Amino acid sequence: MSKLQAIIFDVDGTLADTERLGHRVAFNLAFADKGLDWHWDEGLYAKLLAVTGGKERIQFYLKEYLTEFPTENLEKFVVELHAKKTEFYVDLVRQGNLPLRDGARELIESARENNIRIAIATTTTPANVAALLESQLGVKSMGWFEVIAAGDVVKNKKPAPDIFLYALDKMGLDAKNCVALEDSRNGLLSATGAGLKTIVTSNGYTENEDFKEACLVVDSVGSADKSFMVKSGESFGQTSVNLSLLEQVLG
Ligand code: XBP
Ligand code: MG
Repeated sequence: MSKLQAIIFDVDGTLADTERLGHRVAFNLAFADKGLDWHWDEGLYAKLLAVTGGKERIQFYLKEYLTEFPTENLEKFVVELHAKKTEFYVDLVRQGNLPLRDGARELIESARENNIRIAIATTTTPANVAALLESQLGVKSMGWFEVIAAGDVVKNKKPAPDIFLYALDKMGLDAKNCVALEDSRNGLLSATGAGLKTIVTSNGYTENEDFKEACLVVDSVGSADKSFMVKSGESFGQTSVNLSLLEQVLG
């Protein structure tokens, strides 16, 4: 039996490049909707991405940049503001403006054709995952993923390993039979913290982060049409993140 039994995918930055033109835009739309004069430009957002989770990111912004902001009922305020952001984000995604990254669709299809189980482990809100998968892979695609571990299903978000441990537990799998795909250092630490061999597909926001724990760092999943660019690690002569490469990663 092949060692590779499952692939666990991160979402934001991995399946699709969602942060710059998706989440960040949705946050700003929610701020305006609530009459707040806050604006997260691309540079500030790069700093705020150090914190995973939209609610946690808003709290971090207040603590670091708006220290005078009133704190009574703050938790309720943040939950409501974040819920509005999620509404805007889901609308944005369902307009089809955030395509999957190069090769993501091909790898998912190849896993399905070869009975390799697939799951998701993400910090983002479940509604956001549904919007992305259904708009990019079709209405049935949520059912392709055995587990969609997302958002507040765990208390400790990435870089804590909780979300990947949750996915492994629900699938009844050992980390040694799975590979994780991630895009950020927070995600890499979460996946490796759960004992998973991890491949990083970096992006514009994460390309300068430290990925020393990754088996392989590439600029995309790559596909038969468009080879990935290897940034570090062993690609075993492959030109895309395919099942053969994943088998070799597990050794
Ligand atoms: C990325 C995140 C999320 C998104 C925003 O998740 O950290 O918080 O930035 O989504 P991942 P929410 O890379 O693990 O997919 O506002 O719904 O948290
Ligand atoms: Mg990510």
